[in-house]
Amino acid sequence: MKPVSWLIATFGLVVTTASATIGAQSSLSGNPILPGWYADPEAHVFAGEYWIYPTYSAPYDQQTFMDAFSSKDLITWQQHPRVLSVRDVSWARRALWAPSIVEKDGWYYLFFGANDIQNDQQLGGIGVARSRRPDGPFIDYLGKPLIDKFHNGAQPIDQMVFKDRDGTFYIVYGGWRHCNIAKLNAEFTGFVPFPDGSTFKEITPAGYVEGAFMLLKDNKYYFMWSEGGWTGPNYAVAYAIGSSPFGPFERVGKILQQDSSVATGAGHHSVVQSPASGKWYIVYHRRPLGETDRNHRAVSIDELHFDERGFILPVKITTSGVPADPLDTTAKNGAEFCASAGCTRGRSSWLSTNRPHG
Ligand code: FUB
Repeated sequence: MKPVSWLIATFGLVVTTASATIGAQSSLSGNPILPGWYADPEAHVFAGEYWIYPTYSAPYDQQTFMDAFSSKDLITWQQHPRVLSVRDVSWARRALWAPSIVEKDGWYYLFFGANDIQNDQQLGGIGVARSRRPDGPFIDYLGKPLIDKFHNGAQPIDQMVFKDRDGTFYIVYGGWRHCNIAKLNAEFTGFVPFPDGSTFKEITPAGYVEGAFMLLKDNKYYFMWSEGGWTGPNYAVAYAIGSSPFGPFERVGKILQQDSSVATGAGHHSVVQSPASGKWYIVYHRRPLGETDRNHRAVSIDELHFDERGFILPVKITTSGVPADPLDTTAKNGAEFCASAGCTRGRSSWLSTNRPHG
């Protein structure tokens, strides 16, 4: 880790306390928004706060934990160290990657990749841990991986758990240029086979590499993914639109990529909608200009816009980030807000009460 002065110069941040409350100096978030090297961020709204769950970006053997970050306004972020650790997952050793979180029945379920398995003989894959609180600690739920084999050529990594409009939870995942979807059972202990008897359906669109993400908005299923190699400058995000979670998904085009005046390697993202402003945000990682170390990835945020036909406009990546978008924690909780405002929730998740945490 670099000295604090370097952090301030590089990230434009003020570290105000040793317990890691991080605040920008203006009413803009600035980019990157998190201090240090993190990647694969998944953003949510839980319990009246924004949350980001990223991969700790370091050599695989050092990726033995995950931190989380919370904010009331997208400007000031509080670090929650080690919400998940390999100490609490007997089968996980290293390469804890790409967390995806859902709230269900008073539990937060954190799905993660571990061990970067290269074949079916190795131990690892996609696991699930759970906690009563968004800041953990998340404890292994199954005592074994949820997906521990390659299916349809997909490496079991980079999962995203998606709640459909009928309440069904699907896991969309895969590395090595293949993407599968499977229907989770009610307990999240396994899967419900599809009517044709299969469990893992391949939905790989043209160009897909990894980093699957799905969003339901205005009755359209937006499927997004990362393209290119994550270690290089050309990493990017593209998308397709389908009428069901199973597609078919035809690639529309790139929405996120490097900008030679801002940063390189912009990819592996998530999308969250503010319940306060209704604005959509894309949260992603990128490599600061001049950095070539593959693990030097930093989490950033920019606004995401849809056109009147529902297509996603290419994102302009910025160093300024986004303006404050405060959540009124004394107001209605998220579910009530959406019921009255008719907002589309996307990846945001709501508690039935504004349960305090932290
Ligand atoms: O952070 C580890 C890996 O890098 C992720 O699983 C990929 O999506 C890439 O971002």
